Amino acid sequence: MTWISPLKELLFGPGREVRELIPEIEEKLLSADVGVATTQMLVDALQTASPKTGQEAYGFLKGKVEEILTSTEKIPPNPPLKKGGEGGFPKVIFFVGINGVGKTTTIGKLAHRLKSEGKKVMLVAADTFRAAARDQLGIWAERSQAEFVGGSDNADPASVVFDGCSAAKARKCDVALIDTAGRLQTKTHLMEELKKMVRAASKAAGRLPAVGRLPGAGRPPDEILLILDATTGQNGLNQARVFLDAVPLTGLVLTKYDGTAKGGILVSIVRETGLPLRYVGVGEKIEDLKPFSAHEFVSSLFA
Ligand SMILES: Nc1nc2c(ncn2[C@@H]2O[C@H](COP(=O)(O)OP(=O)(O)O)[C@@H](O)[C@H]2O)c(=O)[nH]1
Ligand SMILES: [Mg+2]
Repeated sequence: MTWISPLKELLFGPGREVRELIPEIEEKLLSADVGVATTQMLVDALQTASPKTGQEAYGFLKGKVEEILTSTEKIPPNPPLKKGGEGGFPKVIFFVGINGVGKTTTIGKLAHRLKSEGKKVMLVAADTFRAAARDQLGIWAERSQAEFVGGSDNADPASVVFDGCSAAKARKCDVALIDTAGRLQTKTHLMEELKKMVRAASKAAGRLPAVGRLPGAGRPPDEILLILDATTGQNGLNQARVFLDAVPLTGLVLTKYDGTAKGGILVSIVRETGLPLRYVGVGEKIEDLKPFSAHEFVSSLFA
């Protein structure tokens, strides 16, 4: 069951005035985790538009949700410096987020996807906090036939990033995916550790550090993707705020979308962070990662 179906049932149900349905529409949106602010905005807009029938109201909401999701989609991913395979420096993508949201799994799935597009991929285990984390990424590297660099236990994550990016450059990889530790830290610590890692990637590339420039300004080749677990609902929004405050995120990945009837969180996260949603995780298997397209998504959601 998708999060939108209770709304569909309500609006396509036996003829009641849309006006009378407003409190129930609001309730359905909130229980799907669309969030208070975004629900309020949708309901206000709906009341202003005052559609005559439930079908019209449904169509209106579909349009609004698509508008929100496409608003950030236009932001293109940062380009690689030069194609890695041609002797340039690989594009570097950092994966950040709290423990258990699915960073390592997402990297494994993305490596598989990029490999199938003919890209040469390097996986870097900069989560040196737990040895198991490195081994887990190593297994994904084998599965997806990607290159792999992992540091020793408790190694400095930035030095692992440096080694991994240097190896990615030497082996002419197109892209390096960097797994980071998900332990909760103070904002300053998180910022400093990540900054150090991004500087290490720049140093390995022999170019100016990307940190300090905001996304879009100067367009550094690095991407910093925040991974959020859809099943944590509104809590995901709080995590996004903390990370956004600390590091220059360039995009989002929403995982475990398969395991929730509360997928409305996707709408409020995109609206409230202003970040593009790049991928959605829909299961634990290697092929369970979908590039996000707002139009396709809304068409199938509001089918
Ligand atoms: N159902 C489902 N499970 C997922 C998805 N992504 C990750 N997981 C599971 O979430 C758990 C934590 O994932 P992991 O990658 O280790 O999280 P990390 O701590 O952020 O690296 C694992 O059991 C994964 O299999 C997804 O899209 N759907
Ligand atoms: Mg992990």
